[in-house]
Amino acid sequence: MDTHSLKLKHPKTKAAGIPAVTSSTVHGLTKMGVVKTIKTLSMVNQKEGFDCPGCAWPDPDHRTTFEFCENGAKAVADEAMKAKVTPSFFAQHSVQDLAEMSDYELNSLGRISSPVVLREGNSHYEAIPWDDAFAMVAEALNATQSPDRAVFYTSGRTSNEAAFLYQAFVRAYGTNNLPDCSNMCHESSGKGLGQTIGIGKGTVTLDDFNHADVIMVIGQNPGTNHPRMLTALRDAKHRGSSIIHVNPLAEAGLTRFKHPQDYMKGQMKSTTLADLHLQVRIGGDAALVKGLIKCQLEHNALDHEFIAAKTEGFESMVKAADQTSWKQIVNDSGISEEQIRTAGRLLAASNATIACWAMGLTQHRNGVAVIQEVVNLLLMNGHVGRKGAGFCPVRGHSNVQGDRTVGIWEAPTEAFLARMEEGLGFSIPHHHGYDVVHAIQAMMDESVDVFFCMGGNFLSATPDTDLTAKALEKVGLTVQVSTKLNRSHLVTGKNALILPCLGRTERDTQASGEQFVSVENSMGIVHRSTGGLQPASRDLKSEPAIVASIAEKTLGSTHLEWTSLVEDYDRIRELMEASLHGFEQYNERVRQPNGFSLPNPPRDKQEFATPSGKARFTTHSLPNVQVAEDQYVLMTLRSHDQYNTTIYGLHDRYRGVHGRRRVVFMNANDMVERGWKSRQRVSITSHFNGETRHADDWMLIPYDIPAGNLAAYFPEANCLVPLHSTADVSNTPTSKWIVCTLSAEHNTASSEEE
Ligand SMILES: Nc1nc2c(c(=O)[nH]1)N[C@H]1C(S)=C(S)[C@@H](COP(=O)(O)OP(=O)(O)OC[C@H]3O[C@@H](n4cnc5c(=O)[nH]c(N)nc54)[C@H](O)[C@@H]3O)O[C@H]1N2
Ligand SMILES: Nc1nc2c(c(=O)[nH]1)N[C@H]1C(S)=C(S)[C@@H](COP(=O)(O)OP(=O)(O)OC[C@H]3O[C@@H](n4cnc5c(=O)[nH]c(N)nc54)[C@H](O)[C@@H]3O)O[C@H]1N2
Ligand SMILES: [Mo]
Repeated sequence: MDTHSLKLKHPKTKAAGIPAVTSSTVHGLTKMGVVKTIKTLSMVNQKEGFDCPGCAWPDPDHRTTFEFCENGAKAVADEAMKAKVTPSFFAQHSVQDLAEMSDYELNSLGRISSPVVLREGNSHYEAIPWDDAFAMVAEALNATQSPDRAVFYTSGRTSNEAAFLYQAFVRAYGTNNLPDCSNMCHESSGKGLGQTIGIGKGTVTLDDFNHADVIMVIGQNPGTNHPRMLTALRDAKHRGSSIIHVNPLAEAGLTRFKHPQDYMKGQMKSTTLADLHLQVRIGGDAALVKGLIKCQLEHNALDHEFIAAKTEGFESMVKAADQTSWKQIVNDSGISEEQIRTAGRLLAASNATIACWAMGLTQHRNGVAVIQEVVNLLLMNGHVGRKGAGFCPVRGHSNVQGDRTVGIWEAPTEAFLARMEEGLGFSIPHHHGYDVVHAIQAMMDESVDVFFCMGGNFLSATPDTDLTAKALEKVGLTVQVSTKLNRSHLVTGKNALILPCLGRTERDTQASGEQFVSVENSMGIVHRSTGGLQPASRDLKSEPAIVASIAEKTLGSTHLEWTSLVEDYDRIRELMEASLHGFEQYNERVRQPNGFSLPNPPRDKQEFATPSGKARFTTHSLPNVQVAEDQYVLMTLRSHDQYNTTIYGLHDRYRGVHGRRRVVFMNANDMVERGWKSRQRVSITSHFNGETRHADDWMLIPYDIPAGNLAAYFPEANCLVPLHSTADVSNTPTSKWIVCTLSAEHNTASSEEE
C-alpha cells in the first residue's frame, strides 16, 4: 500500500479537537457499523465496561460517558471489526500470497475465526479442531529434552488472570523462559527505578497531576500514544503547573491541545501545554539532566532533611555533576546553557515536580542510567512520596504492568519465587530464563524447539527483522494466540499454529457463567474489565481457557486443577491472592467500582525497599554521543495511525505526512548540505560493531529535527536495529539510537510542496 503517493502538509501544532472526533467515528463506522460503534464506544473505560486496549493511562474517578480518545477508539474498532479470516480464506490464500501483503492489508482482513495449522512442507494453513491443536502443543512440549528448550512470549494486553495462569503453567512445566514486550519497552524504567527507589514502577497517582508545580514530559509523544494524558496535562495547566517538554521533535499534543468535549460545550479556546520545549539531540538527555542537576545545586534547591534521612550516595552524585563541564553538557545535549538554566529555575522553584517519560529514554544504550539521572534530579529536592510529585514512566500496552506484577518475568527475584511457590503449592525453577533478545539468539543457535506467543507480533516488534525471521524458521513448532493476522503468522517454525482468542471487548462465558478479568494501569491501580460484545466467532476461546487446556494436556492435573480454575475466574484470583504480594482479598477488592491500589512504598510512605532501605543517588558518566562525519543517528517511532505493529492507515496527521510510511524525517540544512530536496529517495545502512544492515526505498522529508538526527517509523525500520545493540542492564534494543549512513537511490526528488 506504500505505493500511494506521499503528501506533505504543515505539521500540526494542535492535537485532538474536531478532527480527532471525526477520525475516531469514521474508523468505528467503517469497521463496525453504526449500532455497534455507539454501543462499543460507550462501554470503553466505564466502571462496568472494558478497559481500553489502547494504552495504560488511568481512568479518572469521575468518568464522562465517552471516556476514550481518538486512538483508543481506533484500537477498539480494530478489534471489534466485522471482517473475518476463516479457514476457507486460508484455503484460498497461500502463506506466500499473504506474505506479499503489507501489514496494513493483513490487519484489515479482520478477526481470525478458527484455529488453523500450517504443517511442515505445506503452503496453506488449514482448519484444526481445538483439541487436536492442544494435543499438538502438548506433544511438542513433552518431546523436548529440557523445558528450557521451550520459550513463552507475552504481549502486554493479556489480562492478569490469563497471565497468572500462563506463568503458573510455564513454571509447572519447568522453565522461566518468559520474555515479554516489556523487554523492548519499559524494562529500562523497571531496572532504573528498582535499583534506586526499590520498586520498578511509577510513584504518582492521577490526582498528583492536580498538585504539581512542574511536569516534565521527556521522550514521549502523548498526543498520539497517550491522548488521555493530555486532559490531565490541560487540567494541571489550568491550575498553574508549568510543563517542560524534552524531545527532539516538537510533538503536536504538547504544543497546543483542545479537548474534544470542550468543542461540544462551545469552548473554542485551546490550551498551550508546554511552557518550554527543550529540543534535545537524540541521546542528549543524560547531558541535559546533568545540567539541570547543576542548576539545582547552584540554587541550593535541596531538601537537606530528606537527603540526610532517606537517601545515600548524594556526595558522589554531586561530585560527578560538578566534574561535568557546561561545555560538554551544551555540546552533547544540543541545548544552550541559557535554555537549560531557564528550565533549571522552573525546577528549583517547584514544590512538587513530576517526571513523565517513555520510549525516548528507555530505548537507548544508557536507558537505565539516564532514568537514574532523572531519579537523581527529583530526589535532590525530595520529589517522591509527596503530593504532586514523583516518577511517571508512562506504560505502553494496557496491561503490560499487570503482566509483570503477576509473574510474566524471565528474571524473577527469590522473594517473588518463594511467595509464588507457597501459593501454588509446588516447586518451580529458580534459574533465570531468556528475555526477548536472548530468546532470538537461542532460536538462532537451534536451542529452541517450541516457541509460544501469548499475543503480540514477535517478528515485527523485535529488532533485526531478517535475522529474527531466520531464527524463527529454525524452531520446530511456533504457536500464536492472536486476534488478528500479522507477519508473525507468515514467518514461522517448521510447524505453526494460530489459536484465535477473544478480545477485551468481547463477552467471556465459562462454565459458571459470564466472567470479567482484571488489569493494572500505569499507576498501579488494579480494576475489572468486562467485555460486552458478542464474540467475533463461535470458535474463539478465552486466553485463560487456552492456557488451561494446554496445561491439562501437557501436565495432567498433577500441579493444579487447570480446568476447574477456568470454570470460574474467581478461583484463579483466589490462587493469585495466595501467590502474590499485595493481592489480599483480591476478589472482593477488585469488585470495588474503581478497583484498588497495589502497595507502593515510596509513594505511600517514602519507604525504599533497597538493600540499605534508602533511596539511592547514582553516578553515571555521560554516554559517548559522537558519530563519524558522514553518519546520522536514527530513532524509530510511531505514527498517529498505528498501534505498534498494527497499521490502521497511512497517515501521520499531526506530523503532516500522508499516504506513505517509508519516509525519513531529516533536518533541512542537512539535506541542503547533501544537495537533496524533499522526497529524495535514499537507502539506509546502519552500522554496529563493524556489521552493516541495509534497507532501500525510503523518501526524505525535511523536518524540524536536530542536525545529524533522523526519524523513521517502527516496524518498517526494525531491520536496521542490530540484535545485540541493547541497553546496559535492561538489554532493551536501542530502537532510538541507530547509527546510519544514507545514500541517494535514483533522484526522483521533486520540489512540489503542499
Ligand atoms: N495510538 C497508539 N498508542 C500507543 C502505542 C501505539 O503504537 N499507538 N503504543 C503503546 C506502547 S506499547 C508504548 S511503549 C507507548 C509508546 O509511547 P512513546 O514513547 O510516546 O512512543 P514513540 O513513538 O516510540 O515515541 C517516543 C518519543 O520519544 C522521542 N524521542 C526519541 N528519541 C529521544 C531521545 O533520545 N530523547 C528524548 N527526549 N526524546 C526522544 C520521539 O521524538 C517521540 O516523541 O505508547 C503506547 N500507546
Ligand atoms: N524499532 C522499534 N521496535 C519496537 C519499538 C519501537 O519503538 N521501535 N517499540 C517496542 C515496544 S514499546 C513494544 S511494547 C513492542 C510491541 O510488541 P508486541 O506487543 O509483540 O506487538 P503488537 O504490535 O502490540 O502486537 C499486535 C498483535 O497482537 C495481537 N493481539 C491484539 N489483541 C490481542 C489480545 O487481546 N489477545 C491476544 N492473544 N492477541 C492480541 C494481534 O494479533 C496483533 O496483530 O514493540 C517494540 N518494538
Ligand atoms: Mo511498549
